[in-house]
Amino acid sequence: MRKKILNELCRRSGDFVSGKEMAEEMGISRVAVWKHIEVLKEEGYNIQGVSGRGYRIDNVENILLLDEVKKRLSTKFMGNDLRYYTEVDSTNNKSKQLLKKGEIEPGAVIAAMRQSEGKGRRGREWESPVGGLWFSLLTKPGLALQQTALLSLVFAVAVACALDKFLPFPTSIKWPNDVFVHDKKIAGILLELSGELEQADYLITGIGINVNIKNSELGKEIGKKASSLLEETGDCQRLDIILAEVLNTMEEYYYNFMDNGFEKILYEFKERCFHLGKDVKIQLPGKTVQGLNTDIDEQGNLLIRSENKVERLSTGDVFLINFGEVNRCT
Ligand code: BT5
Repeated sequence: MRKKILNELCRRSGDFVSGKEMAEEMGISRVAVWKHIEVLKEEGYNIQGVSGRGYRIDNVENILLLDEVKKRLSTKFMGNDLRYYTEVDSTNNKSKQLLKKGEIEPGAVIAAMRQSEGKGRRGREWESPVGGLWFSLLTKPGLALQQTALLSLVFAVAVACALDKFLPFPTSIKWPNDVFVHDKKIAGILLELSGELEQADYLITGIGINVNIKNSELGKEIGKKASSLLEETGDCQRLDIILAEVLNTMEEYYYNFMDNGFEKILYEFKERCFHLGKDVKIQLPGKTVQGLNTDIDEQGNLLIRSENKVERLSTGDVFLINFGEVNRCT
């Protein structure tokens, strides 16, 4: 019933809907409507109640309407179970908990309006205010670990490709899986393996996309290096439309990778990778490698040539070096 009330308010977003009208339509009392609205407000929905006029919901574009997502999905399994929370610590953590309880299966998507402890790689923080698309996808690829790790690059290409449909400029990629517009980060991906030993092959892919977020809403330092669809286009975008597009594209790339391998996707990755052929500095735990980024190999490793040797790196953070200066693109 609460979902019905929320849907009705969203459908008529910006207009007041009278409590009496909703009560009659749904066959419940006005007090029951009021109680549901109070719970929705507590959950974090921005609902105004004005006596004599009714209830109105604002910023509807920042609400993920699951029915709207489902309508647009053309996937076989991704998004077959969609769950949406107003607030979680991290959608990756929430997915792990649900998986442990046996409540979700491959294809499940866990999304949240905001995250209180959104995570980046290596314990870094991911700012997740209202207005972004924060979600995790559960898969069970059944591949060797090295092949599974390639999915990080595969999904980066898929997300970049999907976001291009909403932007006036093409996105680029920073290895291994950050999506950039110009030199600003617009989306990040975090892959985590989950489960007990016997089911360690579950993969949780957490994706964060800055959609209706102003740079000023992110921390000062992060805001300088980040962008969003709103910043790039000047318009608010519907989260449900974007999620459907991203999932449709992710599934297409997933099957392509499973059926045909990495070669063609690697080619696309390289086409988008903005530091390929440039001087870079790679920060690894406990060491730094500097040199020319000559290539990315079929295992997804970054090839860095410095003096006479070539190093193959499977992890690290890339920084561009411009005229001797390190350009901090994280
Ligand atoms: C990432 O890590 O880029 C992976 C981000 C994954 C976030 C999603 S949201 C849904 C799911 N649930 C989670 O808890 N996480 C995933 P990394 O490459 O380590 O980049 C982290 C760095 O990006 C931070 O240290 C900041 O400098 C910067 N950053 C933080 N929040 C940002 C934001 N909203 N937009 C752009 N950059 C941000």
